[in-house]
Amino acid sequence: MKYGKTTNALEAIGFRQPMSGLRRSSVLTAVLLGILNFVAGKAQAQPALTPGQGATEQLFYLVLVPAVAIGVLVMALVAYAVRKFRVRPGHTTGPAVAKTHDRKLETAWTIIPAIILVVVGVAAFQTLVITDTIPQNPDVTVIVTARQWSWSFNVTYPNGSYSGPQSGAFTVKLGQVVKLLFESVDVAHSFSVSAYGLKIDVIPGHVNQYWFKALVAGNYEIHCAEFCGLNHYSMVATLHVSSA
Ligand SMILES: [Cu+2]
Repeated sequence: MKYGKTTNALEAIGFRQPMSGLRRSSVLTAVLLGILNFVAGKAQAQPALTPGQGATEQLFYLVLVPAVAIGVLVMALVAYAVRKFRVRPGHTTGPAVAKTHDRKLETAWTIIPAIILVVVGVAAFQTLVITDTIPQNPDVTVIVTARQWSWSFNVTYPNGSYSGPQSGAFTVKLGQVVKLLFESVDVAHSFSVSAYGLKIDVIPGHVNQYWFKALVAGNYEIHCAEFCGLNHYSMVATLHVSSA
């Protein structure tokens, strides 16, 4: 084989015409963007389980899709440059006076990332307003108590009725705004409802607060997400969201 000529397996057996590096990269980019669009479409077809979960997921895809697209573009450009400017007979020296500055290019690669950061920053703060604004007048207030190794719940319902302490599970109705107050009687734990994208530290000596509004009925798993000792794995509970 002649030095400097690259051939892939498909081309070697005459399966198709050789494709240029740039063209091959563009095809790969298009395929990946197609897959990403499909995944994002699927995700958005799912109804939000809570306002916070919906907002967090929107932010996730707002960042993920352009980030992967930019990543693929950069990798494609690197692959193109590696192939086009590789050392080979007749192409072993650079230009006599190498270019070291390009004002237009430098302006572009400063301003474009700055715009991206502003867009992501504004979107992130909008998401935080939804996830971290604790409602003043919740329908239900739940005091969540963590201990090695179980959860218990003291629940105050809208009519003032009170239930607790309930171990291992609590129930709220669809559409109710639920305020959560977290306390630990021993070590650091973390209250996680992964379906809701909700995770909050439960630490001794300080009461953290959070909230959710259940938009879809069902049973949701609660886990401890902070290693808290030998039986950490068994520190599970269930949130029931009833439709009536
Ligand atoms: Cu724990």
